[in-house]
Amino acid sequence: MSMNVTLSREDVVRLCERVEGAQKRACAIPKLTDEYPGMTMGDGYAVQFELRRRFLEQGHRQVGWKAGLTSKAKMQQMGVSVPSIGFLTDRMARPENSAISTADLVHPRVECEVAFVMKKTLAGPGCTRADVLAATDYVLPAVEIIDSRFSGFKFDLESVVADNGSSARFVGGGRARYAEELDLRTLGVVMEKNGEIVTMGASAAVLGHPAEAIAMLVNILAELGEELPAGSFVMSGGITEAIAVKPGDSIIARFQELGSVSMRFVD
Ligand code: 0L1
Ligand code: MG
Repeated sequence: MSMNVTLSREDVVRLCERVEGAQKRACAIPKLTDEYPGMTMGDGYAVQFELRRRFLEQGHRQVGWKAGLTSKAKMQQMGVSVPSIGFLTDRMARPENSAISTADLVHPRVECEVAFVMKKTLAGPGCTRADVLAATDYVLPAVEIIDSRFSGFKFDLESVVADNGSSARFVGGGRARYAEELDLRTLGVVMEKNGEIVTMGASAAVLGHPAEAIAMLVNILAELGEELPAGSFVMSGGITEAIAVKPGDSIIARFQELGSVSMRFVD
């Protein structure tokens, strides 16, 4: 993966303002590569890191990271072939069983993920699944509410990375468990929308093992000059494809061994 930054600082700031405006106003914009066809992954991360810098300056607190596009189902759904990462802040967290407003979102979708809470700092390159498991305090089930700011969810990886991996909200819940008590490859998950099963899968869909996605995230962070700090909350990526939600919908994600996570959507 190239982390080559080709955009000028002015262009990074311009694109960041465009993404930040779309996030705050919940309005869709065309993908950034329409105007900057030569954008690299490094440019995408430069925009994402500028967005994080601004959010932190505005008083948001970073609580962790997310790995995205880590399953074949998601890559096929979105037509991309490489995973990505994005940051998570306290403003994106929502309580379990809560009513989540869609008024401030463009076209939300939900996906079931295994989340990791780290007890040791991890640094790449060369971070492995075993390193991740040794540094994990516990795992818990989570639902990510993604919301691409690009019209019709039409984008490429560079644009998605600039848009912080489409991250919008997340809900952790269920039962926290020690990773060593579980086989994290074979956890089944079923998602119900309004009482009907809409999608299901097994955790091996995420790069063969969700801890692989965390290792990948740590190795991408290393390319960007960062570590994964102890205490981080890290989402390992959707196990199934993402399901669209609208006001009035209730979602329950039932995870084998980890309990369930519920929420409903309102105007
Ligand atoms: O969490 C993710 O898998 C990120 C997805 C980014 C692309 C999308 O908006 O579906
Ligand atoms: Mg996700």
